[in-house]
Amino acid sequence: METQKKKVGVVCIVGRPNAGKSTLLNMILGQKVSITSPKPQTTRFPLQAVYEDERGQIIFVDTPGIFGKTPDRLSKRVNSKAEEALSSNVDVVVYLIDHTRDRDFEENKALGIVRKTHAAKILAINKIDIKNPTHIVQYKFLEDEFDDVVELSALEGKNIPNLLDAIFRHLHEGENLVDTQTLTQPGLNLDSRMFLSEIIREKAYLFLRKEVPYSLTVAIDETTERDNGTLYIKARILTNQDRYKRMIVGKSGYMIKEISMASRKELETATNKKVFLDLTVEVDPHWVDYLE
Ligand SMILES: Nc1nc2c(ncn2[C@@H]2O[C@H](COP(=O)(O)OP(=O)(O)OP(=O)(O)O)[C@@H](O)[C@H]2O)c(=O)[nH]1
Ligand SMILES: [Mg+2]
Repeated sequence: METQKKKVGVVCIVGRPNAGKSTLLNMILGQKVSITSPKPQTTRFPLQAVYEDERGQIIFVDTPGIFGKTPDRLSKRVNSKAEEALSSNVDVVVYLIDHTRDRDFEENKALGIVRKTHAAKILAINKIDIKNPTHIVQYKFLEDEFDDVVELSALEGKNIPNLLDAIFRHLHEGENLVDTQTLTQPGLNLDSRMFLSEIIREKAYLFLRKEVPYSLTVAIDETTERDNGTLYIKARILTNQDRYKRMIVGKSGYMIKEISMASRKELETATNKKVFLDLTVEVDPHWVDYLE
């Protein structure tokens, strides 16, 4: 009997900040690889991860949200990363929109970038679990210029199979792009240290208000497995200014304790080990320069 050829390809998920791109990737993979938060611009670099089923193999690229205005160095850098990811070898673009938000300047900017690609284009309307508010009529005109349209809820996992069906329809037969037998995690460009720092950054995003998350990064200095099986992690939150440091530490250290506790809990689940997290805060105005 002739064996069925598998379909393979690279699929880039793009959209404005907060559309739910990282939530979607995690839901497709059935595990967390990309951090998410209610604050825009959570994802800072294009993250590649492998999905496989009986139909074939897909390398998904979760990109940073496309920002309308890029007043600071961080958002400029992050925006250009999304565009770069889209201009490289991509077979399908999933343009994710949040119908609960108005189609404004920022959305048009994202759409402009999507329009430039020569890949197959799928319009994915996210957050359909929310009925109100909706601006879905503002997006209807897009249906004609896209190869497929799927309404879904990344958070609730609704209609994800429809999206995967649509993606596979546009992929071509070929040899596997990566050998998943040798992979220890689905993330392709995320080593274990980076994954630990991302989890801590996610907790900082959840607890800190306003602009503070955009003024910080997380550095992992040491990870050691101790004789008793405990994983010792030494990490630092780096931030631009002393006033941010004070906010991250909080009154009598309550904020850093919250971030630390929530991080430790998730790190323990992710590593399946007991974790001792030594987390401190430091002022370093040059941290943006250290980003890849
Ligand atoms: N109700 C609802 N909320 C969602 C859905 N998908 C994502 N969210 C929420 O939207 C917020 C943003 O989700 P993310 O996945 O971080 O969004 P993103 O597009 O990756 O954002 P950036 O990385 O900043 O570009 C989070 O609070 C998610 O829980 C959905 O289908 N329904
Ligand atoms: Mg994201």
